[in-house]
Amino acid sequence: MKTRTNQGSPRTWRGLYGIVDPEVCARRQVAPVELTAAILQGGCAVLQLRDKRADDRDALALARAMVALCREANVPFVMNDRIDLALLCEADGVHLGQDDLPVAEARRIFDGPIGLSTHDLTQVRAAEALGADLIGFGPVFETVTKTNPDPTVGVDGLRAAVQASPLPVVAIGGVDLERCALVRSAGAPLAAAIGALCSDDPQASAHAMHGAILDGMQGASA
Ligand code: TZP
Ligand code: MG
Repeated sequence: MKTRTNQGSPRTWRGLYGIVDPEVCARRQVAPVELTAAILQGGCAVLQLRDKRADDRDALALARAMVALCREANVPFVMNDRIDLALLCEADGVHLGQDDLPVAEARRIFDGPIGLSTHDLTQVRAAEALGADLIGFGPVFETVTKTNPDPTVGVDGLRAAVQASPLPVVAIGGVDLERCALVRSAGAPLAAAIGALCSDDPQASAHAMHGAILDGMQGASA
């Protein structure tokens, strides 16, 4: 079996955590592969595929196409939810929700970075002991992308999560260009976006958001 690329520790990842969601793409009439290419051209620290559709074959084909583009751009590729698809497409990382396979079980078969979604401080504090390498935290702001989202945590909640965990925190939920400065002020090294990248000009949106998160951040590299 081939291996993942070495994309370094998630502790060094800074800036935009771009997420491609085929359902959102369909609503905005953007092709997921084209969106991926545009985000990579604009700039990002990480790229994730979040594919909630039922067709696993489509999801695997899209994941493989995204992996190829991410390799060319030397950007880590993360598969959401699905450890089996992550292994098959040779993803660099996998991201799990609270109801997906436990991190410890995923670790038995996946040796790359494992992210875990968290929605309150109890989950944030538990994540390191569970074996996660980074955490998503949110929704920070209101989001229309996620079905049945948890309550919003706000910028103060995000700051509390950053202070409560030794792990890198990915701010997620309703993050757009205007809110990047708030995310940065809370100390999160990474901000995830789905809807804000499905704009008329995804390359420009990614470029602006990546720059806005990195702007003035300690240890930042574009
Ligand atoms: N988890 C918490 S909020 C969210 C997920 C997957 C959706 C984020 O999407 P958007 O469009 O950036 O608000
Ligand atoms: Mg999940």
